[in-house]
Amino acid sequence: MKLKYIVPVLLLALFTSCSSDDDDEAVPPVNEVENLIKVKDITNDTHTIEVYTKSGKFYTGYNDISIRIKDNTDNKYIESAVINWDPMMQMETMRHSCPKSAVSKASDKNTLYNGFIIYQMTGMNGSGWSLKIMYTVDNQEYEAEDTITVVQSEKQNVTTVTGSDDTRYILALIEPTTPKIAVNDITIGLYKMENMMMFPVVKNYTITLDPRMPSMGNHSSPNNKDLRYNNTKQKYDGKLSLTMSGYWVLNLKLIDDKDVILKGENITESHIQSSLYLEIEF
Ligand SMILES: [Cu+2]
Repeated sequence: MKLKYIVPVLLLALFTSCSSDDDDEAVPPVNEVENLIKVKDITNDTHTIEVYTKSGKFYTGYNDISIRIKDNTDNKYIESAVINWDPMMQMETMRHSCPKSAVSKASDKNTLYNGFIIYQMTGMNGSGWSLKIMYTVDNQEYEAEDTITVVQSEKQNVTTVTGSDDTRYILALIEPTTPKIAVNDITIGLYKMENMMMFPVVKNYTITLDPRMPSMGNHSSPNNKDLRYNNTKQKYDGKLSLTMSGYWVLNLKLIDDKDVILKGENITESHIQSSLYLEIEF
């Protein structure tokens, strides 16, 4: 089709669709998944569970996830479900889960439910993970499960380490999602690997922060603030000063509630990177 014909056809399509909408209903329905992209439909005989993120993908690290459940018989979205989920990675010799939140109704939505999952690793080509959704509608219990793809993040935004207390910890960078040349709010999630399935939040520790630019003499930045536990968010909050764009290593130390350093070291001329770190590039 020639270009000069395309614009009139598009305009025509626009007008016809608008006028037919006006005939059907006075108020257009609110799009509850605006700015979200579907990752996957997980289905069973009765329902289709739509899983959304901002990017339309799952990545290693922290994932903010939205869910809605469609009734397959009338294509209506469920407004009062109780939802739980179970992410699982099948490895060669064992299975394990990962840190996750509860799933709760999005405060300003009728059909949308929210939570987060922190995938601490992924397999070849993003393989290995599955996601099971358990939910109750009208006192009836259901579940649906499918394999999912978890894409490897380019930078280390999540790390699993063993502390001097012989405990396995998972740290995940949650904020900033869009770092700026400024003093940024930084949020980290800290979880203990109690066993393969249980990853409870660790409270009242301290995470010290020393951001460095390895490409520029490993310089640091002023006005950083170590991360402290925020009981309301159940996460750790601090300040991250980024004085220029580029690649930064966030050197960390994990200190428990008795002031014992569990992991990580100070940065010196001869020790240029902590054994506990996360990365940012922007
Ligand atoms: Cu694994």
